[in-house]
Amino acid sequence: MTVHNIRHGDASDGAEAVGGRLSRVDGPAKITGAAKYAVEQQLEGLAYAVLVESTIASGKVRAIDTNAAEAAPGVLQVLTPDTIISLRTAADWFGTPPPDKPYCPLARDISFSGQHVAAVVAETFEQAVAAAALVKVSYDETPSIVDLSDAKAGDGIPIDAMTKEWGDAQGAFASAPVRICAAYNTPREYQAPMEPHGLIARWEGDQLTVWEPSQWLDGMARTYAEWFGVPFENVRLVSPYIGGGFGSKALALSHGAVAACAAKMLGRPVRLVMTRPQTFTGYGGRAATRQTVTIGADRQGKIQSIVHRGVNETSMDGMWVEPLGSVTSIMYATPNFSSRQNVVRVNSVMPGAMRAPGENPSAFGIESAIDELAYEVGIDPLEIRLRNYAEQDPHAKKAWSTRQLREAFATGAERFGWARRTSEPRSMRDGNQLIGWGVAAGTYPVRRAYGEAIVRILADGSVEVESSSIDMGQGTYTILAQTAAETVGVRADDVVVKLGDSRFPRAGVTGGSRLAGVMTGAVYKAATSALDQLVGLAISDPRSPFHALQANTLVVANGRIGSPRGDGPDVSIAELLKSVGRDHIEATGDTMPANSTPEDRYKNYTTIAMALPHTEGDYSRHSWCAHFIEVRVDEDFGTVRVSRVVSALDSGRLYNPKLAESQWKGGIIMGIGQALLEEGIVDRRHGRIVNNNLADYLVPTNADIPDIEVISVGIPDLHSSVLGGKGVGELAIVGVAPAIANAVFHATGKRVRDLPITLEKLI
Ligand code: MCN
Ligand code: MOS
Repeated sequence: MTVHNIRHGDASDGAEAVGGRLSRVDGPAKITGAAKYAVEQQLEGLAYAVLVESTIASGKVRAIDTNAAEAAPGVLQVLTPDTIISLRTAADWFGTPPPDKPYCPLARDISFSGQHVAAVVAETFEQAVAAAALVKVSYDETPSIVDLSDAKAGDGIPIDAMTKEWGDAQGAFASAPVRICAAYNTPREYQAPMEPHGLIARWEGDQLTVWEPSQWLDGMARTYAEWFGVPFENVRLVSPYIGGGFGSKALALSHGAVAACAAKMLGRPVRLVMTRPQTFTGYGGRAATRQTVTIGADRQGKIQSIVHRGVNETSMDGMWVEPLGSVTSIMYATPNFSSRQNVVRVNSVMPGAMRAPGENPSAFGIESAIDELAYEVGIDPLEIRLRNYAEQDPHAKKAWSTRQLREAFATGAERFGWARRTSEPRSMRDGNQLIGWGVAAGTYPVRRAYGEAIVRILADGSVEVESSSIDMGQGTYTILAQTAAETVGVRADDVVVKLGDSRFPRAGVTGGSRLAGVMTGAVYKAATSALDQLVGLAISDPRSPFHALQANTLVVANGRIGSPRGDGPDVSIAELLKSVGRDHIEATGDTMPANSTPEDRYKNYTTIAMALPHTEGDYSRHSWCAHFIEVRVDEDFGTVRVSRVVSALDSGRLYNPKLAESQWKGGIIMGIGQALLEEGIVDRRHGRIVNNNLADYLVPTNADIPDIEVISVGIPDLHSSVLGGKGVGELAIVGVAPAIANAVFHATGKRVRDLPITLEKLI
């Protein structure tokens, strides 16, 4: 395996400690091409697999004719439901014991267009592509439900666990002097990471190695192990570099099973890479949603009741619930509240996690509706948010751990110049450009879990950190180097962080913006115990230059060790280790409760069942933000451009402000895409995703993005994590789309409640 010897080049003073603006230590490798991605491994005897996908959305495979494909040059095998080896069903991500039945990653019963039905494996990629085109599949097609708007879709299944109610929401709404009621829709959206899904699988006896981009090595290793009925320890996942995931790379998926089956059957390593179109059906994007938000208020804009009803789509055989009441239930103080949710089955791949699942569409509903209320009662949209400010969690009825949202509103408004806004729609313009200013808030819960890490102090005085957690661009390598450097007392330059190998100490899923808090905590613990060992040796070993000093503590800084008073010896860590005859010091640290059993650990790292609720104990823990956005709408053409963004955000203490700002900007950019561009379009005859490529599924480019100013207003929150940080990765996308929709209303007088805001909705 390659050693991920990651060092940075531009540490300037102060950047090295936690809280410093150290540049991404993995940046140069990614930018120069030195970083090797999963499917770039050069392995002896590599064979290439290509998938054949269903062209109908509902029905049965009648027959698969593989004769021509089998006879094509270079073909090694053609896999169909009849020829592929049988697997066992694996547990879901909660670890629920699976039914004792076989699992086949190639389908006979079709429930969505793009489902894998066959695969061709050949000596070269080109031969596999050519032969895959020769596989003839015939079907018995049955009518399908293409999306939520299909008349056959119905009202769906009520998800009682999503119900949140207090007071008498319907009664209070009926008697409220001011009433708002509107429906808000978001379409199917896709993660579209730069690096498509794909893997290389290799068997050596009953040992499986999988090189695959992964947001969760230990969870995916468990799934592969269960599919193939081998011990968990027999599966190794390797994923040192990942070209983005945005939620789509946390689970082992059926294409992975196909590749691992092919490798086992063939006795050769097999590489399978999805085409860009296949990534649109290989993993579900964000579910399409429909919400109705009704608000009852008094004439001063004080909310008396919120009634919220939501629906999201899921697949025919899987259950994805996109929690649509998550922001609705906590953003504003209301004495009466009701939120309920249904899920509707459609013929699609199961939707899944995409940056802030739940909170993102939820905020589009409530943050648009509160703007509508502001206009109804004639109160400034910022002022109405402050009048309804929730001083505690209105649902959990607990104190916020920290909530710097008032500070976010104040700081953002000041920097944006909100006071200069004239409230009347169409009242601000620049030539034939209508100018609109919109505001919206966002939030994301602090998800907490346990993690572990090894910290080694090596003979040369450098420090090594190992963890099976990952970096898909967020900055994990960098912040863990900073944490170890600060805790041990060396320069960040002298820390090597190794991630992305399931042989390393375990980590749970990188999802829900939890990894930074989890892993800085674990590395802090491991590094503290390594430092204790180092200082202990220095004091107690008779060969140590400090032995005669009779000090009970020593100071380690900049890789040197000395007495706190500055008198006596001062030696480098390397010299000390040499004098006491040690070639390294090693410490494992974890944040698991002290009495945890090995089973607890396995469950914690390979399922999501043990995550700590964000409302555990006395506090409700969330990150918060306020977005102030300017749009310019061409009066003749209806084109919308975002011309200015100022966002103030509370993610608690920042481990690295440079990286947090970059994360926030990335989230805001994704939010701009969601507001104006992104929409999966389904063909109504066969339920196919029509725009399944990056030319037709539009994501923002540089030309779409103005200067974005992000301001941190957070304060350390020790209820949320060991070092005081809250989540960063998903927060900033939440609230961007409603801020833009609200700005478009201010510019044009048109309220668009249906994303994306495309020009035909404005003219
Ligand atoms: N950070 C910080 N201070 C904090 C918290 C975080 O400086 N208090 C910075 C660190 O650089 C850290 C990063 O923000 O590495 C993200 O930390 P965190 O919020 O804990 O999120 P995770 O590390 O768990 O990352 C996952 C999160 C999710 S769930 C999605 S989806 C997402 C996201 O991060 N996908 C991304 N950001 C992404 N960024 C990139 N480039 N690519 C993706 O696919
Ligand atoms: Mo993020 S959608 O929780 O991986």
